[in-house]
Amino acid sequence: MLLVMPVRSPFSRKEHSLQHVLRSLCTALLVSSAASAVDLNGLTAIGPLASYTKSADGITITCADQSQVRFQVLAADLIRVRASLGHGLPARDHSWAIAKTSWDVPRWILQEEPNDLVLTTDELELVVHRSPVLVEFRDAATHHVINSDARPMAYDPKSGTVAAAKKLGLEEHFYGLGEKAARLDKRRGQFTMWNSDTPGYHEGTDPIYQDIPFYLGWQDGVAYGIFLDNSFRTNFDFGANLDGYTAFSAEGGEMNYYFFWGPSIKKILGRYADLTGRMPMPPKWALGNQQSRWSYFPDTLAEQIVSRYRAEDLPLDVLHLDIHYMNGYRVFTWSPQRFPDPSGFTAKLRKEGVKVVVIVDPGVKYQSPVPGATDPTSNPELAPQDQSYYIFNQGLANDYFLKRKNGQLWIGEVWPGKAVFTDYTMEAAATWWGDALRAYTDHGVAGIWNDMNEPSDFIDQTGKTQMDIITYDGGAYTPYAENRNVFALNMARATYEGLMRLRPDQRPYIITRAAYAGIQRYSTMWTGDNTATWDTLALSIPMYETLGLSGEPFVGGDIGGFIGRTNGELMSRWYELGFLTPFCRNHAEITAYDHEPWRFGSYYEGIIRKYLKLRYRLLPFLYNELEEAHRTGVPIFRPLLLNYQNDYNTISIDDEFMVGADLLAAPVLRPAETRRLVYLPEGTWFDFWTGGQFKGGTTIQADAPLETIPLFVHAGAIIPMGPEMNYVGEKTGPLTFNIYPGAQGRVDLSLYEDDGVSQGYLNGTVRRTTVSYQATAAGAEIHVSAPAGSYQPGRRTLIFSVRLAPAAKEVLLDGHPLPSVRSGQTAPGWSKSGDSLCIQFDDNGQERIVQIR
Ligand code: NBV
Repeated sequence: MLLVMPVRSPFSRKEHSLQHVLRSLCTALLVSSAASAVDLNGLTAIGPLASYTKSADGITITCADQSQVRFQVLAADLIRVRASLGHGLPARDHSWAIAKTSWDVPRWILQEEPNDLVLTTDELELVVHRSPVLVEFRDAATHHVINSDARPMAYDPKSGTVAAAKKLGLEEHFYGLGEKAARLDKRRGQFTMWNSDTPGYHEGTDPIYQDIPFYLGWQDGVAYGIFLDNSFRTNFDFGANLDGYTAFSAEGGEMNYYFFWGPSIKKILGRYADLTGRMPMPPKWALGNQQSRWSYFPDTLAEQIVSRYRAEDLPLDVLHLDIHYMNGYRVFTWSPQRFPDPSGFTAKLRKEGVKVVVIVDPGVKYQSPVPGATDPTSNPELAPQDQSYYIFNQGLANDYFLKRKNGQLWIGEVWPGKAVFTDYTMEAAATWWGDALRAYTDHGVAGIWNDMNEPSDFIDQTGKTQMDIITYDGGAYTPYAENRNVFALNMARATYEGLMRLRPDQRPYIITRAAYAGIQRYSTMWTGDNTATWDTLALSIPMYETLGLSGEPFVGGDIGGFIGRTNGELMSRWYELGFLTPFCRNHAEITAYDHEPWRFGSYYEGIIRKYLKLRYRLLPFLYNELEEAHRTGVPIFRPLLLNYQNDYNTISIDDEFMVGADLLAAPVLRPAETRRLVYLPEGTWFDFWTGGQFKGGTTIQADAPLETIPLFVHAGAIIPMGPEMNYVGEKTGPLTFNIYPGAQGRVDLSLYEDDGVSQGYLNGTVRRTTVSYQATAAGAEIHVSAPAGSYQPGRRTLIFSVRLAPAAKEVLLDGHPLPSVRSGQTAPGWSKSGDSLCIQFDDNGQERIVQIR
């Protein structure tokens, strides 16, 4: 089948020149962007302690220099340090990141010693030294020091900079800080937080789009966390300057940090999720395959892409519409020429199982109405906008756009030319924006993609000329310096809450480029404008691992690379990694050569098909992991360190990753390689493809021809799998439990299921089934629990595939013999194939007991 595609230049001259301007701007930005060092020289130290007061949840010290520090006990393993340097603590205490402000204060005691105040909870011991004022955290059980100040907190009364410095351990390693174009272990690195549009970033570009000022410190298997909740530009130094300390500073605001005590990283991530919120369950189809390019249009071409997917037998769940679907880049409108019937278009795709996601940028075209022109009252988004643009008119009339100190509108420049930006901290403005999403939901659009929300401005990407913009911020009227980093967070909040009002029973699906801590409550993310290079492919592993360790579980990047020309080999390897990332989307920029899966010929397409089909087969497993991330804050895409925290060998492994607790992936990250080294932590590992076994705690050479990513399953795991599908929800079964017995002889899995789209999961419309495998003297037993919860998954067959199964003469189901059938047969029964045993029967929604003997 031949497709007519816009091969190279479907865009006007104007668009290309805009593109050119943007490129030069971006290059300028990249050259100038660099992490700033934390400079402690010349800062005034706080102290000494002059007095203190005790309250129900902690103590507040006042220093001789008027600085005040409040130590607030939130949980036995979580203490907040809130310091106002050089003056007393202000009454206003607000953060856009925090989800939980009221805590049940755990028991704690205070010992007042001549040199120290010692505050002890069941888990933590906080020591505040009186002079100089130094803060130390110790393990309450062992009194071992976890983290301590290298010098007193300090500040610059003129610039408003505040800083803290901690002693650096000889074997202390650092993880986190959100989206960083850096390796996993951040020891000896320095980083800055300032949301920045950085297309074509590479290892070392800093900062980039998102900023999450939360990090983990690890030493000798023991971990703690620090979340510096300050949205000004902040800097982190993890021993980069060899001064023997790690430091963090903010260019304004309070020294406001939360100290989390592990020692387990998973426990810290759970607490961080308590504090900043949990990811709500996204729709299950968000785990489906997604296709995008800048931009698919007109509607007929977008439809052809979907048909081609089906014709090529490639699964697809989501098609993205980039900026050309709009009427002259005006957000909340549709181009009457390119998408004359958006409802009809989304309905057509829906029939194929494909959902439409549209890009929504924050920039609103600055366009005063032509005198006398009025906005249409019904379907304004489909009406011509040239005389009068309803969104600009409404926002201006209601005073929703950001202004400078002098009262003038901030007019930046983005796709539509001159543009204004909404103040999402104003509740009425946020509600208005959220309600405006009706322009999409009324036409069957399934999800929203927030781009350019650093916010990006072609006139000034650095934000330097925007410093006089004032944000409403709940009536506090705070400066741009404090609000740039939370702009995207508030835009995502407005979007999430809008979708919840418009479709109360459906789960919102939002993707964002920029963010601050807490973003997981509203949005999933992707890693922006990456490049079609092997280096970027390799960099994406530590980036996703780091995002997961920073509280963002739903992550992924543009498969194939957004900028530059990819090729079949790179594309194949990229899918071998991308098929295991929560967000799995192929995307390319406006001038890029097409790189949909079939564009490199049938050999490479075959490889891509293999992995996309495997992803769909793995959906029960991936969805189970997604629910765990939602419930616990522990990410899906994990560094080995997260699962093997006591194994020193894992501290910097970032060319491998794990999905959940038991699946380990080691993609090939260089051209022409067909073998690679793989570190396998302790235990026994099964080769996913061959069933071969390896003893862990060592590094092996794995075969990795282009068709194969080395994949391993830890013995003692059950990996649930479903059928191949064209789109999520197309089929209900069979449901296969792949059982990999371990040395203990017992393996358990708790499987989570729900309808995948509604909010019903919040009030019990779920299904949890426990599957246990136990080796017995006679052979083995499989126990399937009666499912808990009211969700009914529909008719299906259950299959249990046991690796290294005991020699079986008979198999009983609930005490009755099951027939022995030929391998591959679909009827209820059991069969052997190699050293695997396969047992299948219908799911009757009740407890089942299988005996193998
Ligand atoms: O909307 C166009 C692009 C989009 O395709 C890409 O994914 C975003 O990251 N967008 C950036 C703006 C273009 C910047 C060069």
